[in-house]
Amino acid sequence: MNQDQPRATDVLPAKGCFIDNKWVPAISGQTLPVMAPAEGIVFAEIAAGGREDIARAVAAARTAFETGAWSRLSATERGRLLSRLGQLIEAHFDELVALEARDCGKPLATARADVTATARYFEYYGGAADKVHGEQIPFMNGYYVTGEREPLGVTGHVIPWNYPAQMTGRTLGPALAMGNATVLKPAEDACLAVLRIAELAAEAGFPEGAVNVVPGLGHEAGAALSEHPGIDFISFTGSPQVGTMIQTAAAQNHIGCVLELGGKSPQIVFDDADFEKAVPVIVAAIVQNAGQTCSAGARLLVQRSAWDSLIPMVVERFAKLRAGKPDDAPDLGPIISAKQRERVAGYIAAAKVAGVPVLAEGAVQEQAPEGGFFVPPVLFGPVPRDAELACEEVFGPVLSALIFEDEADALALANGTEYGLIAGVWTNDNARALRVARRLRVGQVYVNAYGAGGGVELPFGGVKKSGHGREKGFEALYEFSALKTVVIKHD
Ligand code: TAP
Repeated sequence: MNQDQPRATDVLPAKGCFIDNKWVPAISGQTLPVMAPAEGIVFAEIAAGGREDIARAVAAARTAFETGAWSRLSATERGRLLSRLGQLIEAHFDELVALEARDCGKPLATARADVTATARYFEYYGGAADKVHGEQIPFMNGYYVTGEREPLGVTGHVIPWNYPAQMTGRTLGPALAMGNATVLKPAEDACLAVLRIAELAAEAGFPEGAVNVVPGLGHEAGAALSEHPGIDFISFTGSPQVGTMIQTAAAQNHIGCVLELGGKSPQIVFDDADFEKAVPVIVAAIVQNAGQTCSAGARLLVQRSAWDSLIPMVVERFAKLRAGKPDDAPDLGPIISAKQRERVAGYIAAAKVAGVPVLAEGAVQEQAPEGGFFVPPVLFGPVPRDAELACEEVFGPVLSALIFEDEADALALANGTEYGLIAGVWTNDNARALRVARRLRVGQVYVNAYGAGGGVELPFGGVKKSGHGREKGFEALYEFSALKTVVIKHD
């Protein structure tokens, strides 16, 4: 550990890895410091899980799946356990909100919404567990054929630091509902709520080995999980670079994967849109979680004929935005780490040097701690189409406004990046809304609305560099299960 990092007086001690419903220290005995990004101080430690800890967790999950109490539970009983976990999350709401807010630096209001959504994921998949019916397939006379959905086995889950609690519900909920035994590697930068949820799963009654969590570094614990020959599927959310490594490891082991790798999502505003309604949503879509959201509305595509009326409204709102610490009701919190702040600040500085016009800049609240990793939000525009800011994911509070001419141009611009996660279309012309929605190469489209965040029920995922596979909704239940065809000959 870097002993020079400033530390809180009461640093939360590392609990360990959660394996077989017990806390066990990392086999190496090592721990990692956890920073509070709004304060810039170490406030907790976590176990530095590694290859051997992952092996132990995979073995525990395998036992639960093959022989243990988990594989014998009916779908209804699995659903009840998931629902009970959702209730326990609600019962520990304030505790989880406080953990998530300090760990990620996010405003309390955002942390509350996140913990609410986390409980909702377990509640939703609790209700869904015994509603996956399979099918009966018409075949030749004398045969009875069924298609049955069965679990994949042991599923691996690697999640990022931006929505640790929600991502846990999003990825473990459907995997457990289908009867898989799970091993999750959360991000080292923010995982305290995840570890607490694992403990609550044991309290809810999940049998040993069904839910295992191994914190640790990505290139150690994360790589070990994705490469482990004992897993049957892997779910990953994070950067395209690591997504490539995960998919390569999955290919080596001949297993499937679902990848959610971020985006550069467009919000397309036509000149007939209701600007009063659109502007608050447009701004919230980039400021939410300080822009550290895979589905952030990072590109504002504005019809030339709307530019002079819409942009001043966005500028006015943007200039009032304030970053601060969770309990000061800021519009946004800090960036997760010093490293990520440097990355975001680098994009902003490079755009300014390149002469991209700054339309508006927010500020940091006066009372915000000096050591916090804050970045004031910036609105750039008009951003040239080939600029970095028009194409690359910044993962910070930076909105790039671009001009388009007509519907065809809007589509070319919207589809013109390597990403394809979500999109927003603002227009009062329903026929145009439908036309554009159908031609956008993304996984979700919002018309006169934006924001996938709370949509537990809505299938979510990308195309192109944004990844593949679908999470959320019923689709995730199909991702985390396999269809088996059973052919019975009868007379
Ligand atoms: P990643 O490195 O992709 O981290 C995501 C998860 O993968 C973390 O749990 C990480 O662990 C783990 N990981 C890292 N290297 C790994 C490896 N070799 N094998 C297996 N797992 C590994 O993302 P980041 O560095 O935190 O952020 C970089 C950029 O990625 C961001 O600026 C943003 O553009 C993008 N990003 C996207 C998303 C979403 S929601 N799509 C989320 C986060 C970041 P550790 O963090 O513990 O090392």
